[in-house]
Amino acid sequence: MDKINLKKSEELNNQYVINEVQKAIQLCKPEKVTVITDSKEDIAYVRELALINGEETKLKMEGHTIHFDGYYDQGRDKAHTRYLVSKDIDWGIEVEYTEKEKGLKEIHSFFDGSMKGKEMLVRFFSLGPTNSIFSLKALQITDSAYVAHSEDVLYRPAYEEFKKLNGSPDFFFFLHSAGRLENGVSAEIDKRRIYIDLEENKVYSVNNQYAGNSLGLKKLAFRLAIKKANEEGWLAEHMFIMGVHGPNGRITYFTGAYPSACGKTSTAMIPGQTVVGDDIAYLKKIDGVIRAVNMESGIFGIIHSVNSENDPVIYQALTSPGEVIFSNLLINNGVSYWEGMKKDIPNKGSNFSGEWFEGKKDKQGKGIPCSHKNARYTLRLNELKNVDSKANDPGGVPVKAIFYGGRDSDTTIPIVESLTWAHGVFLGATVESETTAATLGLRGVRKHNPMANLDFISVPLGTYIENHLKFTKDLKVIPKIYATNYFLKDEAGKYINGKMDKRVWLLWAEGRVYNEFEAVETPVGLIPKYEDLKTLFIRELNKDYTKTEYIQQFSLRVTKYLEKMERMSKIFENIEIPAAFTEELKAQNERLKLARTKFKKDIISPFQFLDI
Ligand code: SPV
Ligand code: MN
Repeated sequence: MDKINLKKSEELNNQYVINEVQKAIQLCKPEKVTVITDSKEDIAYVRELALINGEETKLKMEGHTIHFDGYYDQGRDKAHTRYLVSKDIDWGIEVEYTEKEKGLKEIHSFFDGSMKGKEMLVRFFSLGPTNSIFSLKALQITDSAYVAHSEDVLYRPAYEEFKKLNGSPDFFFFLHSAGRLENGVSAEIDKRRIYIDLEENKVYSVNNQYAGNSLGLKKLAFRLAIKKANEEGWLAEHMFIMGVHGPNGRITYFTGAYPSACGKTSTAMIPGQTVVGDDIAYLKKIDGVIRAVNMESGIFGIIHSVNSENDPVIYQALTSPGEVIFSNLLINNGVSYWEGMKKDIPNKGSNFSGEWFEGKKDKQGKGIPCSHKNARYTLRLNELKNVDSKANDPGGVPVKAIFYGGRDSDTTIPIVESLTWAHGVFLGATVESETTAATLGLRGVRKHNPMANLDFISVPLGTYIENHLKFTKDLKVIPKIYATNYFLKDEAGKYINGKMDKRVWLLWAEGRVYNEFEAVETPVGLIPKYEDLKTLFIRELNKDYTKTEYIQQFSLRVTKYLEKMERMSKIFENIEIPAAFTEELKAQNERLKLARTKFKKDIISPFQFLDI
């Protein structure tokens, strides 16, 4: 390290930081080390470096760049993302883990000399707004300027905040190396590893570039935060935070958890509303109220099907000057193109497979699309015109309602309000969802995905659920909880809801917070009345909502629900779970059985429940 960089690291007055940096230097053997402060010059240096070293290329539009990950590095690698544990843990869910000593030895061998001839960047960030009781600190070391640049767009720089640690080790630590590069992408994918040491709050990630694998601050810090939250009695969740704009200028804050690629960002971006965050929220109780902050300050969003109709706000940001990093889509003549953008797409260019032409096939003979299903954009929230005025408030926003949802083609109804908080926790913990391109592996496989957080839960499932159940203690206002499903299909396999229908569900739920709408009780919770939806569809979407649509969407598929309850009973009978949760499972099962006996039907029209 040269004198200037040494001085920058010493000015933090933190021996723990210096030790980590020294250890990383000894292990990775970089040619050069650069410490990045919060100064404009340092941040610009990272942005430039990503261009100089070829990890990003400038596009025609001012501020736009393109980055490509390797062909086999296009999603989160679940199989090689592992917790390092020194003692056996009964997780209750599918979790990948490795014995700590063994894992550390293996990953150290992959890091050994991994930065030879490269530049090591040392960066400091805040997870959550700076100067806030919600926030955590993160030290990131990486040899990828793309990673360091993305983190700059997505998180709040916090070199100055690190000084306030007063020498304490109270920060998360992330070491990343893209490893040996070939044509600009990680070459040794078979040695891709992401190891998470929950005991030491340290994460090691090597031989990868896809942001979900490489950026310490995103899903890796999230796993550390979930453990910390469970120990300290708060919640770290896979949730958007948004302001829902009700009548007369009223703003009601909602959070919502959805598995990756299941409508979380698009809900937060519904026109007419304001966004605080689209992926990860920290929730704490302050003076008897649940408040939430976005631990990020940008969006790493899926670009597939973003167009001026479905996602007008994002589409505008992606087609206007401003700092945007595109990844894994098609570039032709310095312009970006992607599937579902509803524009003519050129028949050649460069994409995640290298030089691309229409009809190009992969080694298995499968057609390569112009952009990957998990191709993404990275931008700052303040580039968007719908950013909420409280997005950076250190005190967070008060949460009045929580949404849970999954990708479920045949069982759960579009929206239901829970009977109680405990029933809501049950609805969240029993979300099932079909797998998507956000993770490597098979798509479309139904999986239990509690709180849309299956991939990230870092404590036993029973502990995690208990933490949710207990969370209402001492609360003055208990938020309402809703389970949603945007993905119901008819017999022909066609989605039965439009993409914008979620705007109506949101506004109905917003009105319910103030008891402005009545609801109908069913065995699975409270559902909207037809007349209210009809009014809302006209008001919000200028759409005539027919009784036939209501019946098709809100009929209770009792047999399907009972099958789901059966799957849930099997999962939960094998794990240690709070009694209150087991009660909810039993009670919902009984309510469903009773309804089937009473109505003698597999599918019960929502109108039938009105007469009870
Ligand atoms: C997700 O997959 O849930 C994302 C993107 O938000 S990633 O960074 O891959 O986690
Ligand atoms: Mn996510």
